[in-house]
Amino acid sequence: MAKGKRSYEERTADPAAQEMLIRADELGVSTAFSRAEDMPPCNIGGAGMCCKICGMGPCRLTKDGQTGVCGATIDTIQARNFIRAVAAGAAAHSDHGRDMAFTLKAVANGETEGYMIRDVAKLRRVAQYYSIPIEGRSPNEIANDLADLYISQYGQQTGEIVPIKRAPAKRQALWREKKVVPRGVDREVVEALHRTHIGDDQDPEHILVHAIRTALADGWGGSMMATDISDILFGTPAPLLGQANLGVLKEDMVNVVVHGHEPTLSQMVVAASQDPEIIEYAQKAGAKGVNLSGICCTANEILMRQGIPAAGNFLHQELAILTGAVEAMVVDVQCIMQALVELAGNFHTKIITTSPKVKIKGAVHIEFDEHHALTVAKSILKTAIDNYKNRGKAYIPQVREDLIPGFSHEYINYMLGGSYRASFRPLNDAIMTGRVRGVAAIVGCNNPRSKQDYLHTYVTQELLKQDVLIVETGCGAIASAKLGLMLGEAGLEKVGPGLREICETVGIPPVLHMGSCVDNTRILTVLTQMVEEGGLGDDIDQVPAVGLAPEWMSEKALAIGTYCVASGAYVIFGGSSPISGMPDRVSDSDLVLRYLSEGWERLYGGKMEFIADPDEMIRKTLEHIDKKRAALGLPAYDPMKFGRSGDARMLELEKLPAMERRQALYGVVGD
Ligand code: NFS
Repeated sequence: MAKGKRSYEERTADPAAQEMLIRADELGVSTAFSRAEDMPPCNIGGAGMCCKICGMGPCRLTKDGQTGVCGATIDTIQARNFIRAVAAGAAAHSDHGRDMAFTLKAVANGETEGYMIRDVAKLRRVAQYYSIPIEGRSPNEIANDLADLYISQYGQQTGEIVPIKRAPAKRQALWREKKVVPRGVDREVVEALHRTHIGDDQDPEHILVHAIRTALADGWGGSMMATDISDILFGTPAPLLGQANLGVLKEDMVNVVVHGHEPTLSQMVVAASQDPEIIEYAQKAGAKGVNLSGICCTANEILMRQGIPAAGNFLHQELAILTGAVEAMVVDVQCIMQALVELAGNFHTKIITTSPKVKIKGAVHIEFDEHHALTVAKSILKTAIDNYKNRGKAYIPQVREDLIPGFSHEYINYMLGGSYRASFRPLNDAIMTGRVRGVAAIVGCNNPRSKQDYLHTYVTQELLKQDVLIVETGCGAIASAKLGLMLGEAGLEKVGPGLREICETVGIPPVLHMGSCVDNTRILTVLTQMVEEGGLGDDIDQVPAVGLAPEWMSEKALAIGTYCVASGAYVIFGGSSPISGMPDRVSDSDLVLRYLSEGWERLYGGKMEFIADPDEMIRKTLEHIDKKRAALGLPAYDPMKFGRSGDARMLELEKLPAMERRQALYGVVGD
């Protein structure tokens, strides 16, 4: 039994994590798991009923009809809190995209060290979206124009941000009609802050209209631009073999864990770790070399492109340090716990901050600069190697799983039809016939208030049985990877018969890893291409698809959920609801809750709901998928109808005597 209030098995579904939590208790150190138990959430703030926007408060509205000192109602307060979270999430993703755009500009102008344009085809394709001339021009010339265009989207004051035009035509028209097309990325984030300053926008629905606009500036703006540029600079992902969980750390190597979000640094650390100078330096220090691994979305970026193993998801950051085997944890931005530094003080691990935007007291700061990227990356690795001699006894849980990541939307398009007829037709057909009931995107964080990975993997596995194809990103993807759900045919016997046929025919795992959280825009692109392919309606809200974030915790997750709703998706969040309001949901405390669900559904065809019970999440997902199927006039899903062809059928036939097999196959008897 853990020293905390929950057993190890109640804290996490991951055996490697359980092992490390036992170790934490043996050492008497805290982790987010134990701190979550020591620090119960504030039930007033947690429900969105606390306003601390000005110095007259904080005002806690716990009774029906109560207002803040300024007279703000609970609806206004909830809407303000919600949009502020969306704005912070959009800012984080989009600022990442901005940095990527500046890196692209510097690469195009030959001002960087170690970078190059790796995917010229994608560069040309993206340039064409915006009518940037490509014929007879060098990649650098095109990249320079694209970088200028993308950089300008942040400070643009009027008009429309350009990636909007990549959405289905009908959706664009809807956004224009509702006046929610973002004018400029920064403008929408700033306006969200302005509107929520004391004494500004006090109509909750009006505030939430701007939440949509702010979130769209993320999904069809900053995040989309970030994904484009990452692919152009580092290559568009395609399937490869990877591994996940703490067992990827190595006893006889210098372990460097990269953690955070921006691929600019991590990609260069990957390059530097393979440099002969660094390998020799590590060997001189008595190690076999440098073993890189990742945590959080940085892990996803380098896993998707280079197959660098993922040491784990959000809640694994402290657990990696608890192994005592990590020489350096190199962090950039987002999802980095301040607790790392104090925890690392019990071991030899160095926490190295690298972003000019993020410092943590007590960490070593080696600032990253794309103009000297390789030099900085080598210096970071040498710091880690110098630390190898200080390693004490290491406890590395021998738990790891293989996976096949790398399912960019370009690759999904290709795999469904091959080079000459790449298309989403086979997927649309599979949905239309009912082999695939629908699609679910299961994404988002870990949250120590729920059992780590459990909600993700339970919902994933149950939906697979129901012939729902799953795409995943972020820490949710790493949860499935750790459980072995992303490996080719492994586990297909637990998948519904129709979906199994598709997976066997196309040769894909039933759960597709599509990348980091900014790469949720790949899912928007997939949905758009499915619409454009035909047969599933003429807008995203008609596709039988649902988005789920069962273990969400970050503001970025709320921004993602909101832009998915604005794009027409039904989005279900697990865990707690930041807009739950009064416990008994009296009439005046559920306006925001209803607006995000029924209101947004009326306006955008998508809706946002917070559902704690995983079985209810599954039920509502299937109900929504079936409702969309019916609206399209597709046959009702029938699990008995398929599973009679493909490899499954062949395996069955192999059990028959030869004569019967021939008869079943060819309908003939005898020679
Ligand atoms: Ni997404 Fe990726 Fe993970 Fe949550 Fe954090 S790493 S950006 S926010 S915790 S999924």
